[in-house]
Amino acid sequence: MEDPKLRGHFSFCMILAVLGLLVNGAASEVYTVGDSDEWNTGVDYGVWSQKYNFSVGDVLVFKYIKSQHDTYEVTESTFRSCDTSTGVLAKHTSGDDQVTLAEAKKYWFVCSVPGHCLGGMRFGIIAKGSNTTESPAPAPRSESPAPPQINNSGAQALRRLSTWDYLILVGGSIQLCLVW
Ligand SMILES: *[C@@H]1O[C@H](CO)[C@@H](O)[C@H](O)[C@H]1NC(C)=O
Ligand SMILES: *[C@@H]1O[C@H](CO)[C@@H](O)[C@H](O)[C@H]1NC(C)=O
Ligand SMILES: *[C@@H]1O[C@H](CO)[C@@H](O)[C@H](O)[C@H]1NC(C)=O
Ligand SMILES: [Cu+2]
Repeated sequence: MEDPKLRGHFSFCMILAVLGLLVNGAASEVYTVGDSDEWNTGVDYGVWSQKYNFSVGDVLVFKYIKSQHDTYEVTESTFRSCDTSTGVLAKHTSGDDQVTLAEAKKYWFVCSVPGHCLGGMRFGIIAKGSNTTESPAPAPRSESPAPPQINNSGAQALRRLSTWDYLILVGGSIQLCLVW
């Protein structure tokens, strides 16, 4: 005969393990640029880029009709001038460009099709690292006061877990559930 109390323990334990997986999934977000508008003319990407907080490891997806647009990662001055003859860091042209924000830094994106960048197909975002103390533009060190330390140690610790660590952790807790 099964002990209902034991079954209760098991379910509770499994719920914890699954919750853990969900939280880990949330640590790396995928954002479709422009949301339902996607990557198009006639959209204010300055507004879109302020809707979210981006972190290292997040992925931007640029969706558009191939050959009508493209995605250039550029320097700040090229973002401002819209002159893509210089300052291009990466070019994406697939129509479904997945750009991982691999570094804690400011990223700048434009469409290189003539007129599109000046027309609004451009934005800059900050990918924040696990330290959460990145400033938008690195000001001269001597003049700027130290940025405020945001205490968010729980979330930081979570972000530092690699997927592999996480699998071991979840695997371990499921085993624990079975034994318990
Ligand atoms: C982004 O972060 C700021 C400061 O931590 C917070 O006030 C704001 O609500 C966040 N925005 C979103 C969309 O999470
Ligand atoms: C975070 O801070 C630690 C020490 O405070 C430093 O060694 C590390 O490079 C920083 N990481 C990032 C992404 O800034
Ligand atoms: C953040 O808070 C935790 C506990 O709340 C504390 O142990 C830790 O020292 C704090 N870190 C910083 C940088 O203030
Ligand atoms: Cu375009």
